[in-house]
Amino acid sequence: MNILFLTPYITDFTAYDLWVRPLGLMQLAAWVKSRTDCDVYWLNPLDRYAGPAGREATGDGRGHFHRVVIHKPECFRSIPRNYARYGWPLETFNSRLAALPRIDLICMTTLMTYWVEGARFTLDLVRSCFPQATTVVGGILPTLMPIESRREIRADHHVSGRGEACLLKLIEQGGGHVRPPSQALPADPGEFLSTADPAYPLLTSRGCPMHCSYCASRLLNPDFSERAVADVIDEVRFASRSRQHFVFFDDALLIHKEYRFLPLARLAAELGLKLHTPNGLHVREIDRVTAVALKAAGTQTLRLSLETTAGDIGTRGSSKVDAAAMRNAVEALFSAGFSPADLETYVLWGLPGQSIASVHATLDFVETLGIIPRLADYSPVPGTADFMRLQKTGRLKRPGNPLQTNKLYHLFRTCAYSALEMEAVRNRCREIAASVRQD
Ligand code: B12
Ligand code: SF4
Repeated sequence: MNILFLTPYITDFTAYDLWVRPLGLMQLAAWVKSRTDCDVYWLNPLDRYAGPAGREATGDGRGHFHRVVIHKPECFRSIPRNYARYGWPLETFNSRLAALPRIDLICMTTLMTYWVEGARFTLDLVRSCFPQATTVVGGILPTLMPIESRREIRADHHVSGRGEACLLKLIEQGGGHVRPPSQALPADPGEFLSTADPAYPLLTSRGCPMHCSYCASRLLNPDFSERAVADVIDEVRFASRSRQHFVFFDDALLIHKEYRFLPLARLAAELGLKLHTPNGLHVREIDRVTAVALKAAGTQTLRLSLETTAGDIGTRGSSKVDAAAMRNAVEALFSAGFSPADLETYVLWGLPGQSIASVHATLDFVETLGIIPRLADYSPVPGTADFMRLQKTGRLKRPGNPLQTNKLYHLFRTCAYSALEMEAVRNRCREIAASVRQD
């Protein structure tokens, strides 16, 4: 049985490869190889290292995607930005597609609910080549928007949540042989990364013990679960033979740090690795010991989760961070040897009920810390308390439309900031960042 694991193109107003790697699909493909006799094929038009040479890259796994401006869907008409498809040029995709043998099962992931157009486009292309194949869609879209996933994407199966059990069933039904767990072969998700890709995505835990009103963590992983650190250490040792940059995909990397992160940081220091935490770190967990460990481990991208100083808005229902915790963390990081330009913090804006004055107050606070602010555009994530609040007040339509969960759609259409106010916030953020970099 021939199975194709497929990553769809991105369709959006902007997209940057900030270590976008389809980790869930990589894990599934590795698992199918280890547990079945199926032949596994892989097609990922977002892999910049497997496609034609593109625009400038950073050397650590980040970079610009190839981009083609495309027709804007109707509901984005009034948004004054180009809309584009990101990923390999179509000729590259089509020639890789044509080189595949006959495929029996197509397994496509989805990485953002609002990249639905790209998912439909990609699956239609592949299906036209293999019309007899069974098609399965999994990942974020069918998990957070199961009804809309069925409505928007023509596939035989839409799978919510983890995909392993469902794939096993489909493989058995299709005549594939499944090995018992005791006869499983070693699984290596890293084999689906290009050999030239310097970055390895790493997951040490699933979910998060907190419950912020804007975040889908609990919906995706109802329980917080942690991997045995010995297993993670084995994975890192193995992957470090071919890669130096390790990028954490955890929601809650520093929770129970004594058992998970700190041993990993010691290993990273020993192996001379470079670590990246593009997902914001929990600020309360950064004490002096953790700050020293982060520095010794070669952490190159360090982003903190401040989000907002308006405690009643940003962290409704959780006590993720406050000003004092933020100050302590930044002080500890400076003492450990990080410079101001090394430290970035997310400032979330566009949250339901968040005034523009409150965004400025948060930026003022970041300025006093002397580190770099990074605006994170709030997008309403389906199923979260804030998303439901927006639906109740009529700001978001029912039934849901995945495109309306786009961050720019929200900023321009659902949230009440004016164009001038938004420009002022962006300028202020740029000014603070520039003055930190200059000092
Ligand atoms: C790591 C991460 C990032 C990374 C990298 C993203 C990437 N995929 O490469 C970075 C930091 C870049 C990032 C950025 C953003 N992210 Co993000 N990110 C995540 C995070 C924490 C983990 C995703 C992940 O890879 N998990 C690991 C894998 C192993 O797990 P998994 O996907 O669950 O895989 C299983 C199942 O999904 C299933 N499955 C998957 N594929 C398939 C396929 C088939 C066929 C089947 C059957 C099953 C199946 O089986 C898998 C194995 O069990 C999620 C939250 C979360 N906990 O999932 C948010 C999340 C996906 N991000 C989110 C958001 C909002 C963003 C940002 C827009 C934030 C912002 N405002 O800037 C940006 C924009 C990204 C962009 N490029 O434009 C939202 C999604 C919102 C949405 N509407 O879809 C999430 C859910 C977080 C949240 N707080 O709610 N993100
Ligand atoms: S702390 Fe972060 S990952 Fe956890 S629920 Fe809040 S936003 Fe989500």
